[in-house]
Amino acid sequence: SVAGVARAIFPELGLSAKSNAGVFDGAWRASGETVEKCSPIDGKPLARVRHATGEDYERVAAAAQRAGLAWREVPAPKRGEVVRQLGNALRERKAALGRLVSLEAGKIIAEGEGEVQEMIDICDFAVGLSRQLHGLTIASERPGHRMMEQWHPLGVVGIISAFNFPVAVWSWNSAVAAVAGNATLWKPSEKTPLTAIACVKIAEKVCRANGVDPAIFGLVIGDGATVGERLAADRRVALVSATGSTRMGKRVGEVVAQRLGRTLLELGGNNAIIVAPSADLELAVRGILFGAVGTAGQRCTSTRRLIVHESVKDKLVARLVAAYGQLSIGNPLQRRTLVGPLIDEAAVAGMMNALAEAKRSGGTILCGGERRRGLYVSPCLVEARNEWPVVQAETFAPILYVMSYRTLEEAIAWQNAVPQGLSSAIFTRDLREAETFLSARGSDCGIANVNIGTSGAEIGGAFGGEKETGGGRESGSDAWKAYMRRQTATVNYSDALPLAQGITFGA
Ligand code: UN1
Repeated sequence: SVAGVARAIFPELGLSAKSNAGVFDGAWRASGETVEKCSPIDGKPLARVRHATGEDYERVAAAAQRAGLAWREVPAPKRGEVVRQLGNALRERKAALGRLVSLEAGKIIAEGEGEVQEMIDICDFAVGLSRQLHGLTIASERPGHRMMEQWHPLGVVGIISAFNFPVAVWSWNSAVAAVAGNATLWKPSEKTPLTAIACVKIAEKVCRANGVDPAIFGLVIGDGATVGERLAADRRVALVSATGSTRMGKRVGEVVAQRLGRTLLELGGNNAIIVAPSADLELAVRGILFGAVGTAGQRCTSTRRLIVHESVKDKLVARLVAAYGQLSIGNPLQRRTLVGPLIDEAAVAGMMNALAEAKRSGGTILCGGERRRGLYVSPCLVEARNEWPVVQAETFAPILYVMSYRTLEEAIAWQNAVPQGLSSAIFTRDLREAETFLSARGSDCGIANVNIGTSGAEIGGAFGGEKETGGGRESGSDAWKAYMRRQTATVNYSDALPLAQGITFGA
């Protein structure tokens, strides 16, 4: 049961079954209102969380800034050592933290644990990075001169995260920001406060064991008006990394731009899978199922559109309808469950409204789309057209819009003809098609896959997308550069002062 699991894991994660402070500035204290967090699994209370006030925010930001000044002087490989220990602490608590993700966000256990694994992986990645924050040496045009590029910490990095990846997105940002020498200030979703508190408690322990001021991992739980707006407007916060809706991202972008601060935006997706005539349909069905139904359709990388060649459409749809009919929907704590609840009542209403609109537009429900008891719904396949407004929007629910194409050109054009540009995939055994999809005239997304689905990216690549997805890249590759400032330094080791561009000035 939900209560039983909560009782079993709360002590290990440093959580109280009663009330928890949702603010960390090196100490746990919050003076805002107390909010009860209920589990989407059964609607019953998990624990209470005390939110931040504006004054609490100020305290956390000041503490993070102060802690960051000391942290930036710690050699990067030593910072890496602290993150290595954070990764190990997460390894030890993988089962417990994974379950907490299930309790709070409604994810099935395998996905809750998978998310903690993403945290562990990014810690490992960041440890390696801590010895590779390389700059360049550049040939100078002047004799006796050396040019180089070096990377310095930014100071304080703000992190705004969403309910659907309540712990992994924090770690993508905080582990990389930490080895880069920054303090972080985290505003998690108010829908997942307990996982946030648990993460920061784990980080606090590791910091204390290493004599590091734990205020480098600041936490402020509160609403957009109290915390989000302050964080976006705060000049002390050099970079705001925000994951969530396009609406939220536009607001953050606007406020941060007013002060010419930096943003890293990871917003909505409207991800499609193209299934070509030569596709391995068995693989395609599995990829589509995980993408469209996994996490109950609540990933930014969830598959929302299926663009299938007319020659294989009937066969593929029949197999999908059969697979959808077999899905076990229910308590995500049970190992055999594949589809847990949606996060809240608004999410269920959002799904029902989208389906009603799809029907009004002329859409045909091929299967699913029923509301069950509580926050449970059955994943839905809908025959639709790409240009319908409902198909153009991201509905955070397990709805897959199906459309059939004739030419690859048409399929790619549809795939790209949405405002978002996060993830995309093609299932084909035809090399020409695969390479065309990956070429400059192919997918316009930040992520483009061949013979795997749209979701479930590894942390080693840069994660993010184009257009209304916001353009940011986090996680692997060279995404660390967004968390540092670049400095070009020229050193003159001669006894003359030649000017660049051969300019003579005075004598
Ligand atoms: C998100 O939904 O915000 O690629 C992140 C994936 C995961 C991350 C999703 N690794 O599906």
